[in-house]
Amino acid sequence: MTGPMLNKITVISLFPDWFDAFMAMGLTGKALSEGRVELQCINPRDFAQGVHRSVDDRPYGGGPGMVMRPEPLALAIEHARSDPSDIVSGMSPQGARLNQSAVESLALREQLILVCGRYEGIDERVNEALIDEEWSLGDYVLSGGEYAAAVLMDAVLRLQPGVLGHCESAAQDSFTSGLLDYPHYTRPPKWRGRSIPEVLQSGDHSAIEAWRRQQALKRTLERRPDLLTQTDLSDQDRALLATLQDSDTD
Ligand code: 9D3
Repeated sequence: MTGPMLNKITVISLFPDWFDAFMAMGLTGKALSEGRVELQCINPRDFAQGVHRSVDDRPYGGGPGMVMRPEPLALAIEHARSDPSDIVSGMSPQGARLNQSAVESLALREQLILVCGRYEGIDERVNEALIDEEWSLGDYVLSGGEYAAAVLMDAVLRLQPGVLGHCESAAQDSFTSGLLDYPHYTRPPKWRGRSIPEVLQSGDHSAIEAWRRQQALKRTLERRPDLLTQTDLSDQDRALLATLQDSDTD
């Protein structure tokens, strides 16, 4: 990936202050605060009518909690969508599971518009009329879409040119390769009775590379076998996996 990609992220949230801390933190926050990627927060409450500027209401059909009212949210989304070709993304437990390949394609867009739900969720008619896609982080309950939007933003921003220290680290990411990472070690060489694997001090770069690949395959087989079915493996990888599968040795 080369050249500027993301220009702007627009977050629609009832808690725009929530993102202030995010902007102040880390390399991704730096990209935002330095304006390399613009972050705009839009609060649906600013589009709500009446003295109370109410943004939620009781659910039709009864049941617990409140639902985000459609009109303030719709006006906020329409305000954010400067171009009809802009894609509006909702953060929602009903969404498609976010993964690295989705993150990579989101990182190529010029603009992201992220709609954060609160309460029990948003009025379904807003989903139908104005939301183009929905993203979930996984099968656990968050208290609002802001947490998910922050995760998506971090994952996308660190892929922007100049945001990561080393260009290489993004390409070497675990998940980009489709495997879990190999183990890492630093000094001292012996710590609390534990030594580092000898090969790492051999200076033999091809042996180190082979060991790291083997460790990555071993961990993936043990901890996330689901990833192996979606990963391109070399004949050498398959041979290595076969030996790991029939023996439980290191
Ligand atoms: C306890 C409330 N749940 C009733 C069964 C439904 C529910 C409503 C709203 C659950 C979570 C939320 C708020 N979550 C999000 O907005 C959200 C989310 C998540 O909760 N998990 C994983 N990914 C995401 S993306 C947005």
